[in-house]
Amino acid sequence: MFREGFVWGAGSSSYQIEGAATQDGRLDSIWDALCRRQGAIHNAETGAVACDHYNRYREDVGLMKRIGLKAYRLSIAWPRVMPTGVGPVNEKGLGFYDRLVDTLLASGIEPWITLYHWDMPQMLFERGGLLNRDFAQWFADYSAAVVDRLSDRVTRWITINEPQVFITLGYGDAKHAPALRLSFPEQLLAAHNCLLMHGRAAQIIRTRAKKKPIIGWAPVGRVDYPIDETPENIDAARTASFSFNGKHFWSNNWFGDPAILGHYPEEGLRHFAGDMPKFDPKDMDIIKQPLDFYGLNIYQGTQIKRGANGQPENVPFPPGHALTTMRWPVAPKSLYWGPRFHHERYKLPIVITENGMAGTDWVQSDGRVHDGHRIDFTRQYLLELARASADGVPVHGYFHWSIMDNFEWAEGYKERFGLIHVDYVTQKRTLKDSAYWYAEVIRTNGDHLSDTAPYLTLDAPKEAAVVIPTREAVLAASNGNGHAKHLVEAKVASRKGTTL
Ligand code: IFM
Repeated sequence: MFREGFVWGAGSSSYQIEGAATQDGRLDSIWDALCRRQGAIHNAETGAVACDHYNRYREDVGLMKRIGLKAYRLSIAWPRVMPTGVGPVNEKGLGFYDRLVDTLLASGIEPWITLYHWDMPQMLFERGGLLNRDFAQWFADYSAAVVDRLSDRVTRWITINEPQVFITLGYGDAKHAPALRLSFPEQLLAAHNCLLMHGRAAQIIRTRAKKKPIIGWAPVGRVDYPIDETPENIDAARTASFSFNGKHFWSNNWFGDPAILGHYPEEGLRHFAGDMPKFDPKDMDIIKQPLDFYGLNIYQGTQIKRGANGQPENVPFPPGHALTTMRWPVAPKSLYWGPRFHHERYKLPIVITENGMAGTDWVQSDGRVHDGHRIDFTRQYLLELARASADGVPVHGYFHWSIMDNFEWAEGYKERFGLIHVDYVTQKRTLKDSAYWYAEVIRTNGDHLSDTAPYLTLDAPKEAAVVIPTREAVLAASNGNGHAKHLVEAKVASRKGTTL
């Protein structure tokens, strides 16, 4: 179903799980500062302790090993490694990642390192943050320190996570750190500097890494997918995926085109005319760097058809359509069309760098977390990813979000995305049913998606086993025809080809 060597992983980010906010010389990030602001975060919660992963990483890696993860995507906390944002390096902070990488490798788990997952050092924010053109150079210096230290063992690198989100929510809507409401021209400047930071980091990794690096990034994959598979609706969805409908950054190609094609999209420039900051055209030589894969964080999608005027038109979901607790619509087809459209445009191998759901998960009276919704969600999405693979999209990996429940930014701890349940009072970890199921998916390289056998293996009690519907039933319910055939073809096709 998936190519040999397919990367089965799960992810997290530093501020969301590490805690230890003042331990070993770490200083504030913009998120520590925001968490202190009244009303900013659900229940006034903070990441100060989070999952205490900083002190419990050995136990956590042990659980990852039990699940059988091939890869673990983590991010580095800049304010731990360089507490003021610029040198000198805090040896204790960097030492943590040294030990974490060694522990992962000793457990047969490949670390995939993200350099920036939103926790900017507060002191750099006070120097202008992303509005300061020097920001990209500060980021390059920090990246160099990390690469110099870890690249004798780490080969998989991700520069930045979800620029669309941290620019929109952080610099426009004031919902995420640093909680600014900037003018649109200022937001465009921040977005431009964020592209520069991506480019500079990619250059640093490429030129300094001790082992040949595999480099990508992890933007949001905002997916518009066709309501059906007629050519006109497919075309409409493709057009919608790379077009502009207002002054905002929920766009795939505002970020993707400069990074991969070396220029801003014409349509966007027309849309944002008058607001664009002046920038040196040579910036594009920094921003456009060769990448080895295109990462996509995909959770949801929008249904599109060709409207009466020939333009893409949104088709609302029917009343009562399934929503996760984030109120995001369940849309498995986004994991088919997102990778396909992005690969068509940017011609790079695709890695799903995040996908998952938040649900109402608790430890039930039998001591287990029965998150059948997450199993079904992930299964439906992965079947669509398999279909993309069968149809020739080079999909090289999948990282479930998240390895464990964590601090969900402005939502605090109320949203649980993990494969592992975390009791934030006792810090007890409990593998959810989805973790046992995912272990089987990994062990069988995806073949378990077609199985109707009980999904709980490992050491889960037998009575907790649940029988899930057949692959055909899932596909029939989601889309109908054609998919099963693709799955069979995928089994054959996926045995061939290169891997990341
Ligand atoms: O938890 C976040 C993550 O930090 C970035 N991508 C989306 C996830 C769920 O909201």
